[in-house]
Amino acid sequence: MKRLNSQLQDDGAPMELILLIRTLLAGCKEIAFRVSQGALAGVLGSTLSENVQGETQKKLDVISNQILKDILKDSGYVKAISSEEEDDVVACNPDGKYLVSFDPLDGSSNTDINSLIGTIFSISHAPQWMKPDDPSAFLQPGTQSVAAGYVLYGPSAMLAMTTGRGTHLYTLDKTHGGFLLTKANVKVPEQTSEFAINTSNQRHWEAPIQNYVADLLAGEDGPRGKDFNMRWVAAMVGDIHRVLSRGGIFLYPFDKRNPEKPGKLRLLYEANPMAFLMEQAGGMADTGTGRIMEVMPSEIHQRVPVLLGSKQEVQTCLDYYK
Ligand code: FBP
Repeated sequence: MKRLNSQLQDDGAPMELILLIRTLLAGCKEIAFRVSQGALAGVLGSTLSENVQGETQKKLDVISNQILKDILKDSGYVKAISSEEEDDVVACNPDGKYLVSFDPLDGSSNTDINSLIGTIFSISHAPQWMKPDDPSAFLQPGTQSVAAGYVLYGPSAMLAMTTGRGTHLYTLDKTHGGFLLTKANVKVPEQTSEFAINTSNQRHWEAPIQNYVADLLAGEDGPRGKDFNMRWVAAMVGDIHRVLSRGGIFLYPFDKRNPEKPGKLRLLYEANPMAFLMEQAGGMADTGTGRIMEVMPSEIHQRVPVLLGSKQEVQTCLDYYK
């Protein structure tokens, strides 16, 4: 089976980017091992501290963040890091060519129930003019990303990866510790009968999403004329992996609870990397009012509404906004 390295080379990725990706994934392999140890290693449960998002940090959030921070800082390839678990950007090598944004452990509410969790990352060029501790360098639209991916810590550890030449899926071979290509050039079906949204937030949604979901639930008796099924992993990495694997639409839309926070999911290290993967797989990724990857970030922990997945279904959802 083809190894990650040769696929990245075939996709024309520059050697330094390949070395950075391999370094980041070495950290993910360490996280995969720590996650698999669970209660045996005492890594389950919460800490007493909160992150900048006001969320109680899980022990594995802190452990995963530290693993990635250490390995990327030591690599020499990275100028600065932005992480869900870090209030501010983390300065690394002043001569580093790249910026890395990551969610060290997505779906952390699933850690204590042995359910799907993952690491999400995106990589962009570091402007030569920036100081390593300057957050404004991260305020680049997703269209500037040079690579994005996630590692899903599930029954098998799987990687979804793009450098702008298609989205490929890899499986971690625990015998030799490498990621092997298991699905090249993923193509997300344009149509679907499967949607993912946290319906417990329904009363807070805007009218377009209220109407869109109501028509999905009306099924074949309603204007859509077919039945839809619902899934919700409560870990974006798990829901997106399902959409990449068999199609679907994933929504975490704007809700009226806190207009200051136009969504739950973070642009730099959740929405943008998933949008890049989805678009490279023939899907679509929108906020409801425009392409996610064209959003100009205003700060590193900015949140955006997220509607992404099978192209025709996302387009149908967007038609409800007209
Ligand atoms: P973190 O776990 O990294 O904070 O991510 C947020 C997240 O868990 C997403 O992975 C998931 O899609 C969503 O929140 C679940 O939200 P909810 O708790 O509303 O179901």
